[in-house]
Amino acid sequence: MSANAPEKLTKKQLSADHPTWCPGCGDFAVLASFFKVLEKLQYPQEKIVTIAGIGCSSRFPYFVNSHGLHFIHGRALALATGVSLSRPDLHVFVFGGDGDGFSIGGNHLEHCARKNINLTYVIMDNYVYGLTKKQTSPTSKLGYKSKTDPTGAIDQPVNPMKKLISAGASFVARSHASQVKHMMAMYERAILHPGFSVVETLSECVVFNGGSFDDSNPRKGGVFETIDEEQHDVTDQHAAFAMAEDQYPGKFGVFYQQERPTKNALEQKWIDDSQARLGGEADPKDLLRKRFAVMK
Ligand SMILES: Cc1ncc(C[n+]2csc(CCOP(=O)(O)OP(=O)(O)O)c2C)c(N)n1
Ligand code: SF4
Ligand SMILES: [Mg+2]
Repeated sequence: MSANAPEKLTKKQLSADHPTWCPGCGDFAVLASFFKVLEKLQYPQEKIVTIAGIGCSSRFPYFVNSHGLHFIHGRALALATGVSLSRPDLHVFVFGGDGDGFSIGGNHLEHCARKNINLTYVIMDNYVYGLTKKQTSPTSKLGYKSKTDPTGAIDQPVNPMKKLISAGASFVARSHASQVKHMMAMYERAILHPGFSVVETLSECVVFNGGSFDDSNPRKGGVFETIDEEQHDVTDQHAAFAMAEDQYPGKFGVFYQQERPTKNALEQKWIDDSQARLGGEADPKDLLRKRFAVMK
């Protein structure tokens, strides 16, 4: 190796603060899998950005030695949209919980998905609000007893796969924090997908929802059933939707993948076309700035 060859990116370099999650929390394995995928992909460290809202899972950026942003509860995707559109050279990753993504951030999720913003979103789904110590979340099962539902949850939970597919996410997958190899494969495919890619990852909150994913964890006597892509055409939206109807715990793997232009590419084309129309002299962004100044 020459003296000037770039140093290999390792887990050691990528690790920042020691994670402060409770011992046994599923989120540790998500972080470890993310590090392993980044070690494989070898993106330049200064091109990596992790963004999160609020929650135990949303502490993620503190633990990654990259650009990082910890933002308002439920607004991580809105901020990440701006980062992705304005800095196409960066690899944008969003991490957060089921509450952050499907509850307070649900509206941003819808629009980020339909616009096909180029970023990767990992939803660390523990079926509970962990940070605030056990409230019912949008994915809590019916009957789940929490501080907000002491006699058991009565609201129909969100079906994450159906929600993401119908919102327009162009890569939708499901994984489990007890299955490191599977998580790594899903994260790598999501990262390499051009557009809005989401991996819902079942990640047990051992303190407030212990044992919740045992039925899909072979080490706890459950069944981890993966999607056979010889049988399932990932480009078939109806088939993906039907698979999302499977009774809990359902299947794990890529449900749906669609190639379609990202907003990043469409917006860049608009900028390039506008510039060409203006003879290449004016920067369309300057024109926009002037226009905004008039509107003030
Ligand atoms: C605007 C706003 N509303 C409510 C809260 C309180 N709050 C913080 S985290 C959280 C839910 C966290 O649950 P989830 O996103 O599932 O993450 P987890 O802690 O389970 O990983 C709530 C309600 C907040 N910080 N800001
Ligand atoms: S409260 Fe639950 S989700 Fe939060 S760190 Fe502890 S085990 Fe993990
Ligand atoms: Mg949660």
